[in-house]
Order: sequence, then structure tokens, then C-alpha cells
Amino acid sequence: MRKLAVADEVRVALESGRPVVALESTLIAHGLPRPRNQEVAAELEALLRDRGVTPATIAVIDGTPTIGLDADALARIAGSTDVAKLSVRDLPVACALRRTGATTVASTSLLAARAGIRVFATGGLGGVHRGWADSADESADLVTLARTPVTVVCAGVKSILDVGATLERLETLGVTLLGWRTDIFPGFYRSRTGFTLDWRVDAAGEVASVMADADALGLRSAVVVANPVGETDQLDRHLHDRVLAEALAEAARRGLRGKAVTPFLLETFHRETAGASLETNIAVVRNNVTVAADIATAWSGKPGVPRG
Ligand code: PSU
Ligand code: MN
Repeated sequence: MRKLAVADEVRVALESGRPVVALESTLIAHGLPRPRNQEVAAELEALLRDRGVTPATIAVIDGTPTIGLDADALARIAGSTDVAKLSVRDLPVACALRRTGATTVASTSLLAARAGIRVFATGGLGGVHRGWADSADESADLVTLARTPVTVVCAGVKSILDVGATLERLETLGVTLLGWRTDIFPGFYRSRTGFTLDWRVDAAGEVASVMADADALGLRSAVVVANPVGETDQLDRHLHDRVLAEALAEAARRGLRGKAVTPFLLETFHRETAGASLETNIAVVRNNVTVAADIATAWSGKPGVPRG
């Protein structure tokens, strides 16, 4: 198997059974605007360290899948304009051609699992896009989570998506879905969608127990922990709905396809809400990182579970 470059502090933490949380880099390179993205990347790592958790931001650097970026690598991912967006299918190409790229939820989950990291924090999952019947646009995040044993803390799926269809796909694909202190599926920029959840957890130890039982049952699928953004941090509903309609119409006019769609929609939101969606997006990620830290800590403290 291809060798991963694992940062020393991440390797030592994993070997000694201390908590580690993986962070993705597409969110940094393609989801948040420069230069704020680099500040946020550093802040997320600091939030974890403050809680005694080792951060492992993941990307491909000059062809090497890298688990735990140093300051130079993080600056390259955040600062340059030509960082590729790498989903799972892009990983071998980036490796073979020695490219540098940011990893999505799908490829970050895969690389985290390969490195032995069990907990991962992001903003919102990809999913089934609105108008799927015409575009067949469904994020590779979903199929990858179906076969990757990682716990992903997110604020549900992005509200730019068809949330109901995405929930159906998660069910079909056998991805375990837990509401974090909520019975209602969260909507990324909004704290709630109209969809109720089957399962709710209220403590990190419960999530760690679900993970242990998933392992005991031989499941190889992900556990998604859906953590709503605080009500005071969510985006105003009317602003959200108006900008979303405009952004979707503009994406259709431009004929956007494939991996360009999601970054375009997020960027349009950040511009057309005069930064309000950016503040919500950052609040979402902070909130998820904090919960992921607690889950990773509970997981590392469980007797008899594999380290990581
Ligand atoms: N969460 C955010 N911002 C982002 C993403 C998640 O707050 O930019 C990224 C993740 O990397 C996710 C990707 O995997 O968006 C989904 O892209 P697509 O729809 O092309 O699969
Ligand atoms: Mn897509």
C-alpha cells in the first residue's frame, strides 16, 4: 500500500492511544475565501490542541498523502490558487503525477481511516444535488462513507442540496446517522431542516460506544454525527432562500458540472450574503471540531478498542 506521510506528533499520539481528529483541506482551499481560510485552518487546529487533541489536517503534498500538515504545507493549501480538489478517484492521479491537492470529505475519510484515525470533523457533507434527475449529481462523499469506518462530525449536509434525497441515500448505503443533542436533522447554514432523525445521542461516550459496537458487528461503514449550528449563528432564512435560488440559477446558466458546483455555490453565498454565510460556515466548523474533540477523547479512553 502507498506510504502515507504521517506527522510525528500524529504518529506518536496514535501509538500512545491519545485522541486525534482529522480535518479536511477542501473546506480550506475551496470552501472558504483567502486569506481568512488560513486563519480558520490554524484556529481549528488550536481548538483541538486546547482540548488535548492532536489535529491531523489531511492533503496531498507533491504527490504524497499527508496526515498532519506543517505550517508550510498548510500555507500552500490555503494560499495558492491552483490547488486541485481531490476526491477518492483523483488520489492515485495526484500521487502518480506528484501534484498538490486538497482532500474532500470522501478522500479525507479514506486517508484518515488508512492512518488509523477514527474521528473527523468537517462543515457539511456533500450529497444529492437538487435537480438530480437531470444532472445525476451526487457527491462521492456518500458512497465513500458507506465503506469507510470513520466517525464524521458535520452540520448535516449542505443546504444547497436535496436534503431529503440525501437522507434516503444515507439510509440505503447503510451509513449510521446520529443527531448530536437533536432529533432534527440540521441544515448546515440553518440549525434545522424539516427532517426528523431516528437516533439522538447526548454524550460523547455514547458515540464512542456506537463506534465500538459498529466494530464488534464487523461494519466497515461510517458513523455520521449531525451537529446543528447554534441558532444565533445560523443564516437568516429569507436571505438563505433568496441567495440559494439565485446561486442555483446562475450555476445552471453557466452549465457548471462535476466538482466545480459546490465551490461555486459556497462562494456565491459568501459574496451575496456579504460574508454572513462565511461567518455561519466558520461557526459550523468550529462547533463540529469541538464535538469531534470530545468524541475522539471518549474513543481513546475506551478500554479494549484499537488505538487511534
Ligand atoms: N464543508 C464545508 N465546506 C466545504 C466542504 C464541506 O463547510 O467546502 C467540501 C467537502 O470537502 C465536501 C465537498 O466533501 O465540499 C463536497 O463537494 P462535492 O459536492 O463536489 O462532492
Ligand atoms: Mn458533484
